[in-house]
Amino acid sequence: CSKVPDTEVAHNPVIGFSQSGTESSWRKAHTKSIKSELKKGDYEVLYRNAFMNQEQQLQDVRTFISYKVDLIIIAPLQESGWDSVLRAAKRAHIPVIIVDRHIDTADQTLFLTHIGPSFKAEGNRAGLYATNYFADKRIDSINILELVGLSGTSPSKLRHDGFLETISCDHRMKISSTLVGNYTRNKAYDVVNDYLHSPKSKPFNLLYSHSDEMTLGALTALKENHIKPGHDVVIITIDGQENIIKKLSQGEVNCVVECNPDVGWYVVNAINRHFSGHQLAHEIYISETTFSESNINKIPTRNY
Ligand code: GYE
Repeated sequence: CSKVPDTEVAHNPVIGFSQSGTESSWRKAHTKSIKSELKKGDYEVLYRNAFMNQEQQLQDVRTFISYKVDLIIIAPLQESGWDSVLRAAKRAHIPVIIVDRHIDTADQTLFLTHIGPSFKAEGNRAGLYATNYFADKRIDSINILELVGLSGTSPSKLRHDGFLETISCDHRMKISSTLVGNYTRNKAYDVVNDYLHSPKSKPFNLLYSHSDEMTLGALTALKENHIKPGHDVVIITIDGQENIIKKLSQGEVNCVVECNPDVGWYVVNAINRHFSGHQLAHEIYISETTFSESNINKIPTRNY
């Protein structure tokens, strides 16, 4: 009988994937895209979900380090607080890829690459719809209510910056109030509803919401307070979930800026390239578009 070689049997690389939460169907689609492409690429996947708890997520990554996985993918909840755990990964020679939100670190060598949308471009696209919509409207001042996601996250900051940059071209436009909806439907419902009942609230022409889940909460609050979304107030939202595309076709939403969760191919492509010895670009942007009345009949099936 043949001799068993005494060299170590090569195993499929083991990838630890730390996801930040399950707050939206966008997030679930993001998880599914990465996991399924990893499996197609013959990687072993260890998956942990932190359910929007930063301490839990740091612990999940430490667990992957102690398991000596071959590479770690992190979809971070918050921007800050990553240095120490990433240094531990580096000491253990485990490469790290950041997906979706950014991390804030002075040492850029702590991760191989960041793969995700350009949040600033998304904000620009939202602003472009707003300026186009009001371009020929005879109104002296346009008040905007902005509903941002979670404080301390890069999409919240960059979607605001991009939007502000673009609307600054129309001096009638002003962000008159900003509310924080934590990227969740319930929180957004509460803050918008409270705002509408507050004696300090001002009438607004446009609601700019940083995520579809928050928009769904806001739409309910507006309707309960006899404000007709899409008519009395222009609604711009980001993500592009199936349930929001339906609201677009019903006229309750005016513009959906796509945030593409389908990043699995990009992530696995980067991992393959890394394992075959190639240098990766430090920032990899994925492609995205905008949906509105003008292309409503051409929106690809969302599946999330
Ligand atoms: O837009 C939102 C999700 O981080 C870009 O998180 C992501 C955001 C996405 O909850 O729906």
